Amino acid sequence: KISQYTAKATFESMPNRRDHEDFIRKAVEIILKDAVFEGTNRKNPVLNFVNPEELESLINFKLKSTPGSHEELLGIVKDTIQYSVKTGHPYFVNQLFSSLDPYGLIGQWLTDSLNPTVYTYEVSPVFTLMEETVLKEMRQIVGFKNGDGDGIFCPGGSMANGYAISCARYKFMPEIKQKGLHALPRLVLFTSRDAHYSIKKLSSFLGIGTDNVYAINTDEKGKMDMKHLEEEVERSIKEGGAPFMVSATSGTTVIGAFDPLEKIHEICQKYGMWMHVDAAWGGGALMSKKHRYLLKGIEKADSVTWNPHKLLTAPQQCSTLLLKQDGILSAMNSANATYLFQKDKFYDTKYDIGDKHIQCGRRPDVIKFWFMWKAKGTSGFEQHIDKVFENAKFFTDTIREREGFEMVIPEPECTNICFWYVPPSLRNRKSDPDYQDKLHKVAPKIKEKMMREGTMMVTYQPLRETPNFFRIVFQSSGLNKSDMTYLIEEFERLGRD
Ligand code: ABU
Repeated sequence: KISQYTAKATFESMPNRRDHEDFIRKAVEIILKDAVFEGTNRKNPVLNFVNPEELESLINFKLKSTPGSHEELLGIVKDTIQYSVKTGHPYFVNQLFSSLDPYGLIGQWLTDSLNPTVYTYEVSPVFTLMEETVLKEMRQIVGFKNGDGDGIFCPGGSMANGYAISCARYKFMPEIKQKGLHALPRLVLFTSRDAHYSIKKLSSFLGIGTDNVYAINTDEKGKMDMKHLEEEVERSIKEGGAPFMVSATSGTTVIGAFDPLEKIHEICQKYGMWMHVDAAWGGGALMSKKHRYLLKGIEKADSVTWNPHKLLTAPQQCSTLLLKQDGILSAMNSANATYLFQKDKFYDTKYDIGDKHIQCGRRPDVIKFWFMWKAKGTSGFEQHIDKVFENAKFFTDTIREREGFEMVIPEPECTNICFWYVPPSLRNRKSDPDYQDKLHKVAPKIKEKMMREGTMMVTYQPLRETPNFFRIVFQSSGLNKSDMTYLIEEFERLGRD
């Protein structure tokens, strides 16, 4: 009786299979047209900005107890695209990710349509082997001997950095796993003052404490100052602390600086510290024979964060942590849940890789990247990297000569370029006492105009005492010289007094 009732209710209230198929086809058609093709067309805006109150009236965000019709749902698909930022648009140069790769997209859709989770081989056989293959290849490119070691896909670069801190701490004192923080002396970690904020955040999360993250000065290029690093390590020892890790950065978030890895390694060796390299942003340069010198010495690191969703334009999210030493992740994280990781399965259970992660359920972020790699080959990634560095150089060389543009870092190392746009009314007024205050207000004003018009998206920020400046980020090799010219002319148009 109960099952008859359920079947009737299901039949009456739910669309049948053909309706579902029709719905999916229509939705995919809208997504392809509005988001994938029109959304990345230079003729269309990057975004259609509306204030939150207005957006509340344009999309009905409220959930209700009765079912919505397919017509209504298809309308929501359209509206979602309409009011979302088109991060695949060539003029979305705002963040450390952008562009829409066709193979990455299909990989992403393949993932979503299979809805897997990569904890055991039995649930994710294909994705397990893909992960092992990609991570080994990445370790090889980093320069770890024979590509040996270990690695994991992480939900973002911040988490990858967190895993690295945790590995360094475990290596320093394995008792942490059982005894917790009571087992530890005051641990001290060193990173540049321009490092990503996740180092502090995850140090707090892991119980190390933000006071024990010593910020190391940077030079005029934004690189970690080696003399200051060693002085700070010595200071921590005199204070009774236990220096256990240096987190170097290859491609700092704002300036794009690459820390001197070989020298950092020497200091790590001298004091017995774990060497981590946060190459979330700059790691992609390893793919290029021409640009990989920027990360010289990375092969000496104990761990490396590298996000293919950044310079290599894999769809969000695709972040990895690569380790020189095998086994540390398992030793540190495994909990041996017997309902999932049975050791008496009929296949080789070393392929049940989930237990070395903190997560249980986990999306396979690998396939979109693996699929791109299959489609382009390593040489395709190399050409991509060479092109984006060439674009960045062209943009830099052009604005250097252009009235109104001023570089923050004269010789950027990566493809994020920091500059001020000085409107005509402020030019030649550097000696005015309020010049810095006025300049500080320019970038937010231009940003507002560009967002309201939707003609491009470029972020801005202050850096310590430095007034607000723009940071334009190039990682789409689909951009060409006329795009560079367009972006420059847009600053001139929007920055007019
Ligand atoms: N990992 C964070 C990057 C944020 C940004 O694009 O500025």
